[in-house]
Amino acid sequence: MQQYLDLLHNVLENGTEKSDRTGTGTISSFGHQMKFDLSEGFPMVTTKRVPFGLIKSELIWFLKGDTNIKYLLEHNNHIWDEWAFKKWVESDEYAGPDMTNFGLRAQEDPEFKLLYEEQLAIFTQSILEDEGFAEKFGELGNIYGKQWREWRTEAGNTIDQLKEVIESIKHNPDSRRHIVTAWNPEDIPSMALPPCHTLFQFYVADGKLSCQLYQRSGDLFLGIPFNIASYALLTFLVAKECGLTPGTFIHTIGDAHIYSNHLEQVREQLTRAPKELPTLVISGEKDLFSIEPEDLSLEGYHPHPSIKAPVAV
Ligand code: DHF
Ligand code: TMP
Repeated sequence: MQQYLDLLHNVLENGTEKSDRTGTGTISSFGHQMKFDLSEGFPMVTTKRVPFGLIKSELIWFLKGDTNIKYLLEHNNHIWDEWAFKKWVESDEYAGPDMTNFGLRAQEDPEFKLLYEEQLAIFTQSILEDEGFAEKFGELGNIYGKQWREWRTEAGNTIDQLKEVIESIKHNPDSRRHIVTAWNPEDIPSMALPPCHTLFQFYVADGKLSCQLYQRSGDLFLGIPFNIASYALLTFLVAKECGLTPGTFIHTIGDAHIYSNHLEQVREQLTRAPKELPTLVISGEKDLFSIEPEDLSLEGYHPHPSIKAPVAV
């Protein structure tokens, strides 16, 4: 994982200060690539603890084609709460206290933070308990899962991009068209967040399956460790499904940035020495689309302690 630490260091030292949509401010640099040889172990960041449980349930949620945070909440996964909450408080039906710009305000005003956390807890509770509410306000729009499994066509049909790509890997491995895209320009306005990991391609050679991701925007401290692990996991699962050995995961990032309120956390992380990589264990013989979180585990993951940081909304 030295490559990840090198990227953090590089952007910290050579990046440009840049304002951003969330109002937080970043140090940013454009166009970077990391390559992870999956035969060397599972690429989990070890210089802080990264919660593998959340990575599993998020990826399985994508694989199911689900775009509603209800599934995540049922698996105690809160990484998408803020973006569903944002849609809720901006809707006509919301009648609680003013939550405008809640992300930044919660960081600056402890009193508001309590009020916000209370509203967020009421919101997630309603998603879990009220089916009608969940259907309406748990939805993030046509994000990853929808585009991967049910891309809508002009003729009124849908395309299961993931199933088609798996068929093409199995039957036409040398193809240069093993692509899945989440970037659907028509759907962007209705999404809670336009896809950050926008397009991926598989490649087969010498019995090995490799995957390259193009990520348009990468939060180097919070999002990127999740994204590396998530696509590595996807590559392992697709390789197993296709009877291939996992090859390389190539991570290409457009705007690679460190948020101004993550600088101390990044510097702390850079003082730590990487540890040995864990091994992924996939138990049972389920097919890719029936995998459940309990079928996946990591062996030998002994990271440094976690480092908390606020997420920019
Ligand atoms: N927005 C921003 N600004 N950065 C992101 O990384 C991001 N990621 C999204 C949606 N929007 C985003 C989806 N993925 C966390 C990690 C990934 C993620 C969202 C949030 C996160 O907060 N991770 C914490 C632990 C969270 C927990 O334990 O619940 C971490 O310390 O890694
Ligand atoms: P943006 O839409 O303005 O680029 O903001 C999205 C932010 O979320 C940006 O900091 C990148 C970050 N992000 C990741 O790094 N990985 C992810 O998987 C997701 C969904 C978001």
